[in-house]
Amino acid sequence: MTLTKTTCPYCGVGCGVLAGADGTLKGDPDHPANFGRLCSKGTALGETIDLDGRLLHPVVDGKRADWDSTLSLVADKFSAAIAEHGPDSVAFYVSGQLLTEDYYVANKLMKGYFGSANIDTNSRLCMASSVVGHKRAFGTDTVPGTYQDLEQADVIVLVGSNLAWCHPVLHQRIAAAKEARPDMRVINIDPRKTATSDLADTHLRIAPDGDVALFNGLLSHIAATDAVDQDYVDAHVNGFDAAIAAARDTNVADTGLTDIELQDFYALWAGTEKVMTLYSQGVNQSASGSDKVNAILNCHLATGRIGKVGAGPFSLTGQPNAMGGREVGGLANMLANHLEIENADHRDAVQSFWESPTICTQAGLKAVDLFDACASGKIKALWVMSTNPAVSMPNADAVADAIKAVPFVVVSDIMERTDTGDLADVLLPAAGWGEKDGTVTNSERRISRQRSFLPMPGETRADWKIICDVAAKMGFGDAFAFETPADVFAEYVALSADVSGFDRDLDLSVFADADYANLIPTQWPANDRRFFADGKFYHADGKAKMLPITAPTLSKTDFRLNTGRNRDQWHTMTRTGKTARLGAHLAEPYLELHPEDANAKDVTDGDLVTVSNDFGQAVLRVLVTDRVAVGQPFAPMHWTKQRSRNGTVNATLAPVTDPFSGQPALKGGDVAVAKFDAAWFGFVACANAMEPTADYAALARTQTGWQMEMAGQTLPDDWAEFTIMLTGLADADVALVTDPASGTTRIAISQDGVVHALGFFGKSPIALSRNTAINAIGTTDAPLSALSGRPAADRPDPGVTVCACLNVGRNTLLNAIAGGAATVPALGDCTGAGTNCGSCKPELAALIASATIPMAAE
Ligand SMILES: Nc1nc2c(c(=O)[nH]1)N[C@H]1C(S)=C(S)[C@@H](COP(=O)(O)OP(=O)(O)OC[C@H]3O[C@@H](n4cnc5c(=O)[nH]c(N)nc54)[C@H](O)[C@@H]3O)O[C@H]1N2
Ligand SMILES: Nc1nc2c(c(=O)[nH]1)N[C@H]1C(S)=C(S)[C@@H](COP(=O)(O)OP(=O)(O)OC[C@H]3O[C@@H](n4cnc5c(=O)[nH]c(N)nc54)[C@H](O)[C@@H]3O)O[C@H]1N2
Ligand code: SF4
Ligand SMILES: [Mo]
Repeated sequence: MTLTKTTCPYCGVGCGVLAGADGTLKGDPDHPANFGRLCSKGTALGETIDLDGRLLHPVVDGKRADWDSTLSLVADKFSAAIAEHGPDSVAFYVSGQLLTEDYYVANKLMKGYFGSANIDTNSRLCMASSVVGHKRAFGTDTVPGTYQDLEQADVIVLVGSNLAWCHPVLHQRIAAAKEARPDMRVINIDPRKTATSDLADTHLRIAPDGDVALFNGLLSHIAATDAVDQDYVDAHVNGFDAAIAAARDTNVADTGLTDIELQDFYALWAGTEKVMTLYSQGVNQSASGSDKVNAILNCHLATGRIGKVGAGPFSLTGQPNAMGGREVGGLANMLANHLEIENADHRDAVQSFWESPTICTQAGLKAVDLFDACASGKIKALWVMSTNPAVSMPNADAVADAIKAVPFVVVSDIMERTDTGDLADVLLPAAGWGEKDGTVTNSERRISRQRSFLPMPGETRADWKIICDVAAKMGFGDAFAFETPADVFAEYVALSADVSGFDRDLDLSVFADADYANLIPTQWPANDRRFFADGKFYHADGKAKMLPITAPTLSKTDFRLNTGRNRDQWHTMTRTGKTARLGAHLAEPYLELHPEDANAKDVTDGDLVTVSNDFGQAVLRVLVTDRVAVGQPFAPMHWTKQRSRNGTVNATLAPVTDPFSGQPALKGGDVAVAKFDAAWFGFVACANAMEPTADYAALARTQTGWQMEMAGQTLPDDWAEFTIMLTGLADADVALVTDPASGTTRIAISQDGVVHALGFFGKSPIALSRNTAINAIGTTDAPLSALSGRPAADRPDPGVTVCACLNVGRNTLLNAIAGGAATVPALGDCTGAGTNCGSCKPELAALIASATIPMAAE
């Protein structure tokens, strides 16, 4: 089997993958991002490339349609809206998961041919505050360092980053470097204790949004000690005095940290030349996100610790092509190639290179404003590509209503059903990862190829091709006559050369004669090149700027809802949700709640709570844990209406944004938490999928089909009928056992002696070995013994999955720990856990330490 060299479609680490059409998948040992490593999501990619649930042909008004008439319809609707209401009456909402070639043509069509800048992207929810921070400090949007710096640093500070779960291969690289150089220090700054905190030497439980105060305090400490690099500052930095004055005005008590914690951290940071500050969504997704970024950059500029080996700030990008999207100008306030919409010379240069009829003259609508404009009727035609805003935007229910309010909505996706696709007039079938070709740029400015190793299924087309086909129907065929993604890439590189007269960082000349087919992963402007150590910046006078930053006034709320990610799921789960292995890690939408809060709300593990406010509500399973602080519950962002009735937490997040970047404050919802009084709880394992219709319902894949956790406020009349309706299995044999004393009912549905579904219902959360029920599906076990829900003596229950790669469950691990496996390597030796991708190592360590880890239903 020949394996194709390609790049993982998930996070911004951008790992190289060797993939085969039969689902073979391994890390590419030659790729400089991962040198052969993969995380649990990357390892399971082979299980997500089946055609289950794929959108394989165009759909118009819910009915299958042909490409030609669908493209004409889309072109006519966009042309008519522009003709009648002007170019700003249409919008594209795109994604950091598009490839650079897709992004380039979408941007060219909107900005150069429609003449509007109403193209914004989910990167607005992700990287916009970092972009503002970089531009304000450096005059350009550049990540100065490289991944190697992480291995060469003496101190790594992770701010608002759960690296162990979200950029696992970088986490593994740091862990390996730390093992080789035990003096290396890792500090994690997060209001919540995470798997990343478990690896760190120090976890600083900062108050939510206390980051500006923390880094202003650090700057003030730097100024008070001899850590300032005065020569560097004098020669290359403006704004030093004002920034220091503002920093001195800051009340560091706002950090919520003790004096000792602060002084230790400040002394370590200021006293270490090779210090890297890595940051992610705990920084960006905040009403003070841009200021947090500049407060961090100020410290690096004041000490001249930037762009040097092992020293510098490092913005971790989330999506595989978040960086590429920024380079091609995918945000509403940028032009291609790091050029500025507001700069007339830049606009003229791009327009003349494109030979386009027009060019946008002002910034377009940013994501939150864009959906507001949809709601208010200003947007007449909307095209959403490769993102699921009905789930991932703040105020998600209102965003869904806004999409419904647009007269004509097109969604390009790989899946037939998504919460956003369900609102569209037209669905366009996109080719997915493994089927399409193009390039992505990772967090360290490295451009790698995604290569196809599978045929495009059904009538799917690559996103860049779909956009070009629509452009052609609108009469712009000549400008979009690309035949391959290589043609698009070549034009993008040529544009970079054409505008090289402007003083910019982005320089793609290393790709000028690139052999696209055989392109090896390469950084711009050149491999291993760092920025800014030489003091060359991109403000008009060539200097950097330190900004005077004022810490925000922190609002007090009873419950500040923190949100983020799980180790084994990717965003709205359209791909990672396909594999049982990944679904088994945390199978339900949950709320981590501090024990004191749980007490106050009279709830315990396994109960359900409603999280609500004026914007909306979500019903979530409670996990009581002191890993979160009092009043700061945490919920994952992943659950959708496809998978859960009421699990979308973004329904409760206010559309509050950072004033400079427009990035929503997705880490801080003001919510009420109340016990959800369920009349019944249930668990069903079934060979086929079910509709998540109960008041609380969470659907997940299992190795034998599907499972659903459920609860409701009204009791069904008849459990047998309810289960038959749910599982769609009429004409089957039904066995039923009730236990009036405990009020539980157990139901088995079988056909020809084969167990198809097992249902367990009761008045309290169902205590049952899920694995045993799941493993009975498809067997000829006697229904009544399957119904016991207890593991047979010869088939012990492995428990909830901890190691997704080797399918090792919690019970197996606890047995091994009881048997004497007292270290992570020892657990690996006895059970295999943690020996493949290593993403679960922090959880193994936590399990050893406490013999308990928070888990959903067990
Ligand atoms: N498994 C997995 N990995 C992913 C993704 C995924 O969906 N699943 N998505 C990718 C994408 S697009 C992105 S953007 C990245 C995100 O990667 P991360 O930013 O690392 O992940 P998050 O879980 O969103 O948030 C990080 C942490 O910010 C903390 N936080 C909340 N408020 C504050 C605060 O005020 N200050 C500080 N200092 N911290 C705070 C949260 O407690 C959380 O632990 O992950 C990428 N990788
Ligand atoms: N509460 C809360 N909300 C958040 C965040 C948070 O931390 N907390 N994080 C925010 C961040 S950082 C991000 S990046 C967003 C992510 O949120 P989204 O971008 O909305 O989430 P995804 O599930 O990644 O959506 C990608 C969609 O593209 C489809 N797709 C996959 N491949 C292709 C392809 O090749 N072509 C096309 N056309 N479609 C494809 C998938 O099926 C899926 O429907 O969520 C944001 N929302
Ligand atoms: S760390 Fe994991 S998700 Fe991120 S690119 Fe690498 S394999 Fe993919
Ligand atoms: Mo993101």
